[in-house]
Amino acid sequence: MREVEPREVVLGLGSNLGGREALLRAAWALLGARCEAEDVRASSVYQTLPMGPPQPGYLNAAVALRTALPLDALLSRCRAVEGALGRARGERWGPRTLDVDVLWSDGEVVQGPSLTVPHPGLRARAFALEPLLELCPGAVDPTDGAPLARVLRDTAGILARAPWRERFPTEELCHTADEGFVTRARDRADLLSAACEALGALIVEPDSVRAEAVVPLAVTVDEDAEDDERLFAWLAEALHALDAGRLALARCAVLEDGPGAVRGVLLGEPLDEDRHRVRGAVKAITFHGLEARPTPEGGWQARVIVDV
Ligand code: A4P
Ligand code: MG
Repeated sequence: MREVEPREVVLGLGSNLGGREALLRAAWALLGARCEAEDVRASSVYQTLPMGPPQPGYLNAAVALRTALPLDALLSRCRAVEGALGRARGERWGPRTLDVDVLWSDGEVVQGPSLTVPHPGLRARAFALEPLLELCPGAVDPTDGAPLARVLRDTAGILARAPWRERFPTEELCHTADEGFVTRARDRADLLSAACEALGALIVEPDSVRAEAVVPLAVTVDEDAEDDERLFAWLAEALHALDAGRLALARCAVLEDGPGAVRGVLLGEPLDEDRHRVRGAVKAITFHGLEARPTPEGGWQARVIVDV
């Protein structure tokens, strides 16, 4: 492979299907692992109005990394990460679990048939430019030397901005008889991601696990199942996959929280008791005290008790 000097590159992430926040974090983890990158930094998470045909709202973020990969090789890795996280290519500008665009590379201009850098839409898209400038406030457009911070930006499409979180907010419950957790997320799809991550964290300390393997997980649910039954089915399947596959969990992302099924991926690596910090075994998910519901603040919350 051609060698280039390590330089800072900014990737734009967008998601408007599935558990979007978990998907952005899963993308961040996989990009860090697969792009031979150092210093992988993430921006805040921006809630944005969809550009293009009518479709669900987006979460957008940017990731800055130092890498010596040529940009065409980097684009291939980005596309592999999109694929691992359920990206199906359909209509242009259509909905997607994950979009990764190469937004900008320090001092570098590429104009090829399959790659244009800086990204042609960068200056016109606040959902790309705002997160980029948050990470690299002094970024210059290498095509004309203009500071990108001077570009006039229409930020009307940005509805809200929240800090990047390493994890969903979770409290563990460890009463004498009951072990489990309470976790919160912005919607039901991300609640399913959050609960699965909290389950995995009862078994192995997730910070000791790399996101190397991508294991698909799917479960069918009755169309009229209650939210807690859906959560139960999903977690029971996840526990089975972790056990049977001897997988240590780093992250989980739900790709589709559909009427009759939940689909997602588990990211992690084969359990290695020398390297991973094992906390304990979980025998089963229980219905005792199980809860999955919207909260008055507009998010979702789950409460799960497990058998240990
Ligand atoms: N390509 C060329 N240059 C680049 C680059 N710098 N980075 C080529 C990434 N790809 C680049 O992309 C189409 C082709 O662009 C690829 O074959 C690649 O070789 P794609 O990801 O396959 O398809 P796409 O994403 O549907 O098309 P496009 O035109 O890239 O869409 P965008 O521009 O990514 O927009 N609204 C909000 N609020 N937030 C969003 O993130 N995203 C889109 C998709 C629409 N609306 C949105 C958002
Ligand atoms: Mg794209």
